[in-house]
Amino acid sequence: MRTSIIFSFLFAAAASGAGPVKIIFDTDMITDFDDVGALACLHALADAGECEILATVSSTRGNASVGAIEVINRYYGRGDLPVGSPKGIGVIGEKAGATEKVDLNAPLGERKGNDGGHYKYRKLLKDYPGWYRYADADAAPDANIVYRRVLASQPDGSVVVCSVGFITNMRRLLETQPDGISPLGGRELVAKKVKKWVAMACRYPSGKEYNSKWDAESSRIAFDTWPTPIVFSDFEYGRDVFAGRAIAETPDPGVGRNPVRDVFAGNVPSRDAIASDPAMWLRRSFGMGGRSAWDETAVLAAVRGEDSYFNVNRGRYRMTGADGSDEWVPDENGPHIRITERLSKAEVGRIIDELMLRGPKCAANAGDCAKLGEAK
Ligand SMILES: [Ca+2]
Repeated sequence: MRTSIIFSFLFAAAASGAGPVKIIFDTDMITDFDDVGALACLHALADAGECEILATVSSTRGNASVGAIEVINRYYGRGDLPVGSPKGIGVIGEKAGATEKVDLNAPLGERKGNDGGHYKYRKLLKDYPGWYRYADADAAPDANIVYRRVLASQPDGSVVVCSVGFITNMRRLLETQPDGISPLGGRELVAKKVKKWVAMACRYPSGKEYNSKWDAESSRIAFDTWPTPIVFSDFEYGRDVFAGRAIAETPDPGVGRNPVRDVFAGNVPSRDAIASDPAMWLRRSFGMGGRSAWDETAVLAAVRGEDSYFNVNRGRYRMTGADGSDEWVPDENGPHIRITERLSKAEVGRIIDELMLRGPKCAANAGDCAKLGEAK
């Protein structure tokens, strides 16, 4: 079955002359958990030969974000993927707006808040000991080094950056100078190597959007000066695509067996809860299908293309105020694309659920394929 699926894909890819999409994934992993669904989908698409994951970096620091990324990577047999985090600027700690790093030596304690906040990521590190190298994101390599190494080593115009968190790393990358990795400055390196940037960001038609606003200066610099096309999966698009209940309701394999299921099972409200007050849960971005799937839709657009399941709207997105205010201006010659609904959002949610349910081709806990390459 799997062999035939892979063969079919490879045949299609060969026929079109296209190989797997080369992806750098940039995620916040700080409070919300559609990031976990997005990274799971990305690994499932990599297992199917549709993409190649070049690096997975965090857009936050001083917390468990990098370790959480590594737990998911290792679950899918890719525990050695390059990881990194921003240094010096950007969102720090347990939630956007915090001013101090998380004390990762403090006892985990009890879940707090209505969605557990950063608790869910610290819990992953507790439940999956030995699955990560960097319990403290600040100990991970500088994301600039990771981006520059990866970009310098890839063919021109081949890399897709998929960001589902804050914009800090893209701004920092653009501002890098020539170094031992590449004689090109950041903007020139991006112009040469990056095909496009798919960003979960933007409040349409104007307002404030979480990923854009919390490091608004970086968002302004990056969106204004990025030299290749940017595709936005905006807040309004993903808000009513729901996914994750399907994996949340799969049988519990026990702690330490499936971190993707653990996160969704631990954070998606029950069907009875949703049914008792659907309007209240909708305001909190939950539906009967699970959690709003902002980040997963960005992965679909990055790997399968903005024309796969979506219509597109061309324009120019920009930050209009230091407080994180933004606006989208329609412009048929603009540098930016915003995805809109074509396939029904319920069906997009089912596609995401199917990817999350696949599980790894080569699981960290399967015992029979320590190296992903051995399974190919
Ligand atoms: Ca995110």
